[in-house]
Formats: sequence, structure tokens, C-alpha cells
Amino acid sequence: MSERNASRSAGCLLLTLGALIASGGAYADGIQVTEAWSRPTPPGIDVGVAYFVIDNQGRNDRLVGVSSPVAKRAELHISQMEGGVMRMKHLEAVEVKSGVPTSFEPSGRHVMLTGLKQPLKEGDAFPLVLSFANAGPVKVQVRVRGTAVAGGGGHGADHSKMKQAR
Ligand SMILES: [Cu+2]
Repeated sequence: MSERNASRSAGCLLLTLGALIASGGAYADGIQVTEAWSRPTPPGIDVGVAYFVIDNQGRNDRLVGVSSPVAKRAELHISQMEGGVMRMKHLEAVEVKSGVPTSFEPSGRHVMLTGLKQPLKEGDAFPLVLSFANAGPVKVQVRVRGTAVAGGGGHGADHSKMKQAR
């Protein structure tokens, strides 16, 4: 290896180390949860949903759990068309790859809240804690928005009508 190449590799190594130090080793800093929103619950329904986008500028991670003080239970779900029927499945964990946004959205992955302690009303906000295998817990505020959202895909308000496959 020539001297010039050797010094260039050393420069690269320093840059890499610099980036690692800049991130402070706090991997939670690499995870950002944005656009967290929910829908109002219809009268008499104690089941809600939450959607959001996870940005991961850190290392590959996994979302392994979720909880909220407004609900008895919070679970990771995915909605899928099966034989013309929208069904949802429980997910144990969701891979959150570095540099790839992971979306939770209508007709796809979502957080399902069951046993809501009070109805979710438009304009409200409630906390949701996402637990990552590496980054640990990340708390977000979920905004409750109106039901008139295009492409709702029969979720949210229709959650009670869906068949759940496990
Ligand atoms: Cu669900």
C-alpha cells in the first residue's frame, strides 16, 4: 500500500470514529417517531388505533412492545387482505432498519389500543411509549384527528367489525 493510500484510510477511520462519538452512544437518539396520530372512537367502542412513522438513523433495531396509559392493552398489529376480507394479525415485533422509514398507517401496520379508559376525541393527544430492543423506550404524543381521512381502509372506526386472526 502506498503512503498516500494509507493516510487516506486513516482519514476515513477518523471520520467514522467521529460520527460514532457524535452520536454519543445513545442509540435512542437515532430513533425518531413522527406523525403520530389516531382517530376518534365512536360511541360505545373502547378500541382505538395509533399510526406513526419511525425514522432510524442509528443501527438496526426492533420495535418489541408498546403501551399507553389511556388503554389497558396496546398491541402491534398488521391488517392484510385475505380472500377479500381485511384481517389483522398480532405482531410480536417489527424490524426497524437503519435509514429506512417504518410506517404504521391505515390498512397496514398499526398499534391497537384495547380497553380504552376514556373515548378518544378529535383534538385530544395522548402518550404512547414504543419499546425498542436496542434504543429502549421512546415516548410520543399521539394526536387524535377527524375520521374523514381518505383511504381509511376500513380500519379505525371499523376495528370492531374486523376479524382477528392469530
Ligand atoms: Cu388491529
